[in-house]
Amino acid sequence: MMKLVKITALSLVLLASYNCKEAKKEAKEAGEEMEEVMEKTEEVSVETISFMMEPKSDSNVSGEVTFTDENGMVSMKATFSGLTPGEHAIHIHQKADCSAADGTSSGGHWNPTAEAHGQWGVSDGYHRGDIGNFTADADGNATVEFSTDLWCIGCDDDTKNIVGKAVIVHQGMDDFTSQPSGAAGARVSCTGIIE
Ligand SMILES: [Cu+2]
Ligand SMILES: [Zn+2]
Repeated sequence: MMKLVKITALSLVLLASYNCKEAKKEAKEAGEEMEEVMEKTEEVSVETISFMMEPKSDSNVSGEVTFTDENGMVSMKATFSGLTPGEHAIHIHQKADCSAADGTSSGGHWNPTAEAHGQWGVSDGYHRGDIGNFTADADGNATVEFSTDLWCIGCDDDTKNIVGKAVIVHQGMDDFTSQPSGAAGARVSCTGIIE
């Protein structure tokens, strides 16, 4: 009877030390995972700026545009209302100045790399503000999404920094060939991009 008790006691000790080792191992793994997560957290930097678009050229086009810079990839999301149904151009223009009634105070297309006007991404070149066209639905509403690593929010690279520029929506569509601005017609909505 005594021997059986001893064996049971011994196996309890073994079991206990085994559990202890397992627990230590798990704790170490958890610690390593934690370090990995922390390293990733340090690398991620996210900045978001958001603006209301104001009607221009006697239009009713209002909206909101948000830019998010996440690790060097800038995504734009914009929503508009009060548009005429169909296609409209949207660009980034040179100056964060929407004071003129027709929006011309925002200057021409933002073109920090001195290329021709064109469709985004084409090999012949394009302005860094040449976002392109979008379509408004029958009610005059539209959502526009765009993202690129050729922009940044407030970095030191003047060929990428969108701060101090303007977002312009046009009454017409961009033909991607007419110089210097795609013959997109009146500027119907504007906002400055200010940090
Ligand atoms: Cu434009
Ligand atoms: Zn352009």
